[in-house]
Amino acid sequence: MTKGALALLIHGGTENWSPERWKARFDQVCPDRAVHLLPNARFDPAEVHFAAVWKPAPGELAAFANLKVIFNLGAGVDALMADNTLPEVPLVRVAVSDLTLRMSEYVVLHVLMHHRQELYLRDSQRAKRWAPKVQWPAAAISVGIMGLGTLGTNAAHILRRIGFRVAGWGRSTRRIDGIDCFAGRSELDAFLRRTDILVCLLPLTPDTRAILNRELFAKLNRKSPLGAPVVINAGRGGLQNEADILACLDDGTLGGASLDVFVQEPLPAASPFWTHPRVVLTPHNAADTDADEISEYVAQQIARFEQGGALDNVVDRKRGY
Ligand code: NDP
Ligand code: OXD
Repeated sequence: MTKGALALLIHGGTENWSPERWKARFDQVCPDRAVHLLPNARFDPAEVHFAAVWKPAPGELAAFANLKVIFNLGAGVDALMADNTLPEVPLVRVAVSDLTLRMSEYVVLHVLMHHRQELYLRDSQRAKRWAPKVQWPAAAISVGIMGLGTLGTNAAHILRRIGFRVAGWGRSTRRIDGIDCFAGRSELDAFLRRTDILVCLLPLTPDTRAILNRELFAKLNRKSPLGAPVVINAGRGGLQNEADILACLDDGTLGGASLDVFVQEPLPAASPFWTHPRVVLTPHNAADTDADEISEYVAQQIARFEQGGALDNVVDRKRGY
């Protein structure tokens, strides 16, 4: 019997989202299945049972009448949730250790960068200035992670091992050894009050849009050795009010920011973030989805699903993540 075809719709536009690379990988891991790379492949849309996608255009997936599962090739599904023609089939997201470890690398790198005063030290090097400032230990710093899910929890454990005091905030109540857990809007202020370095790993949903704003930054701890609180956002650009971040950096409400994601990506050349002295900017590559790892993950799930098995990491469409 012919197996249902897999359609690939990949619109990232950067090297790690090269559609041809993904197509070559899926051809390897699905050798007995037709893999069609859109938009150029010619095929009957009715043969498509599975779609693997990154930022498909709204309406693109509605063309497949016999679709059974959509695999989002990243962890965040906000782009798909914005498509009101999205077929009512299970939507699977990426939650695998490869991606989780990559994100923990990013979080640890950026927490340490601010904690160890790297912006000041690089500036000193350029100025040939031998003038170290007092350095405090990790235990003097409280890191607060917004989003205690797959990515946030792993980063929290590693930061704890390094010696930071770590807290996390999510929607539902959790207990995690060594991490102070807060939940819901009623506990948000208490979480912020004790936070020196705020790390955001929330999904973008109607509840979280623009949550990183002046009102929130003003509630962070102002009495840490850092002098002023720092924000690190690797969740989504839509979580942040960018005008507020810039104004808060300029008036001292924030002491620094590491930003991997932006409201508009690619970030326009005219954005003040590119040249701001207290911003460390990366081009949405905190945690790349690896084509080798994730094509395997999708192929294994398809094989199991066709044998009647359950899918892993299915998105709850009501919650939006
Ligand atoms: P998860 O779904 O595992 O975790 C999401 C966390 O956010 C959960 O703890 C959840 O709470 C919490 N949350 C959701 N909504 C709210 C809310 N309204 N209030 C409080 N907490 C809330 O996601 P992942 O950890 O896998 O990924 C998180 C995000 O990281 C992705 O959605 C994506 O946007 C981003 N990402 C960015 C990448 C990059 O390269 N920059 C790469 C990969 C992901 P609860 O535990 O109660 O459900
Ligand atoms: C993701 C991402 O969601 O790359 O995985 O941002």
